[in-house]
Amino acid sequence: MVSLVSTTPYQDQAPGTSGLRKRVSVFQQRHYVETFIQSIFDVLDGFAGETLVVGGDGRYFNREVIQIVVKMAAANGFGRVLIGRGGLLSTPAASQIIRKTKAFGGIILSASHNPGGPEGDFGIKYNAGNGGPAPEKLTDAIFARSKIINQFRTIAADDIDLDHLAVSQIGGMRVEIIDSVADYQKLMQSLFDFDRIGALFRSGFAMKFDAMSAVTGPYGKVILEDVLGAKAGTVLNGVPLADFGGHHPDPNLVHAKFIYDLAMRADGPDFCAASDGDGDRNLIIGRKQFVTPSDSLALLAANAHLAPGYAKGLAGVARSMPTSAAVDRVAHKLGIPLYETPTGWKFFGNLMDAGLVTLCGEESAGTGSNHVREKDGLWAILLWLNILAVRQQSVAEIVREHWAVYGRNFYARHDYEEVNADGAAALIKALRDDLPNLKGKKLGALHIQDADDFAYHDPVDGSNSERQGLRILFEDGSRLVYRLSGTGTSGATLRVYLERFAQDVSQHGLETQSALADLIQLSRDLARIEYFTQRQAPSVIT
Ligand code: G16
Repeated sequence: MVSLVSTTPYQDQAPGTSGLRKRVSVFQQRHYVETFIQSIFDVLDGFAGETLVVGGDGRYFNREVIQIVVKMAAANGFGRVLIGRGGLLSTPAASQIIRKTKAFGGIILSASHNPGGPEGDFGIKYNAGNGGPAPEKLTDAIFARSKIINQFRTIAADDIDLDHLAVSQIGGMRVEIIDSVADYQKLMQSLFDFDRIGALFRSGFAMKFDAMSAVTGPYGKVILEDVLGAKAGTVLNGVPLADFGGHHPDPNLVHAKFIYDLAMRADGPDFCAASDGDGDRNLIIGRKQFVTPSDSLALLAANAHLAPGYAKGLAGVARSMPTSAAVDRVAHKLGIPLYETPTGWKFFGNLMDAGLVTLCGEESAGTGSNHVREKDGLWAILLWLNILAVRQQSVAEIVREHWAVYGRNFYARHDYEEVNADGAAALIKALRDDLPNLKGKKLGALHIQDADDFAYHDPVDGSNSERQGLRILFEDGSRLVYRLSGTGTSGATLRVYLERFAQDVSQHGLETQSALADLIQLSRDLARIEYFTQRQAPSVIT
């Protein structure tokens, strides 16, 4: 029996960089989930009888929300819902299933790399039929609807058993619990040379993959250990936990320090990697060689043709604006177009759908290709393994050779996390107001050539996105970028991106922070960071 339940709108369901992200306690408010889900359904058109994919990264509250979504989907007229076993779907696997089954769309439950558990974060996002995050015009419409919504539809039914592969029925809707690991493995096998990667492992190549007690554990175990034959124990923290074992499932140098330290040992594994809460990010570290996400994107673009799925070459590549320009040099050499988009994976979707780009990536540890419409952590790790298997060189050798050919983009991101939101907004405003005065200014050895607020014109759908980050561009190709994070759940996070290009091989061995020392100091002075945020130093440096 479908029932219409009266509700009052919440006013805070604004989309961030990647859907709605809040503390678990916010989502636990009465009808908070229901009003948001109904707002999504209300702005979608034409889904009667269609398929909806539902799953999440297994964090606390995942199972409860899945039960709510399934009953609401039945009451709103979907014909079929596909759910990952245990309620688990990595974000890229969800994207793949939406595409493969020609589903109308999907609801992904995740707060990505943010901490989980009752005191942690939760998130809901809608992915469209192309498998990618909803475009801005859709998320804006959902937000507008959430402000006035006054009722939602649901159906009285027993909870679904999420843990067994089975088919059941709620109202007139079919519910299927599916094994997404098997599908994902097949897709990876179609892109990469599993025989060669298997031979690499058999030759004694040692790897550790930290799944961070998050969703990629089951995928990693099956693909790396069972299928490719990596030693048992290659996958660390491979059991998804509702609170990620109390850690931040964020594969950066702070939260994945264990794997970093392991890789830095002279007797460490040949290759270390990690992924995040929902499996879309990746961290790559060779023995004694950290690879920045921006460099990883450039290296993958330069070597992708070594994997069967990309043997025909790349149509084009894309990066988010704050990502370093290392991949630009590769695109130039390959003679393929390079697109620079605002931060957020949704901007790559149009370019991939139109066949303009094959590979894309971001400084925030996301890399992916047109095999799905999300960034994909394990995909990036497998492409690296394919390249290592073919080139028969260490990560360090491959990175050094790359720099020798293309030059090195020294790059760092400084995060000032959970600062006062008003102070952060005032900092951005002051700097934005100051941009016209900065052009042409000489600051010590650094000469500012240009300063602007990044705006993007989407070449496919013609939409414009303004105010996407403040850029200070120097004559020698160095760059400072400032923007506020769209994924935090408390206060504001100021991100400062620093980049300096060095063609000269004799400089390539420099340590990043010392290569960027003058830019680091300038980044603080120029934006008066201490004055506006009361912080003398960033909380996270990556
Ligand atoms: C999300 C988006 C990414 C984006 C990141 C930026 O990542 O999907 O495309 O780079 O946010 O985060 P921020 O706005 O905090 O800089 P995820 O992995 O959190 O979904």
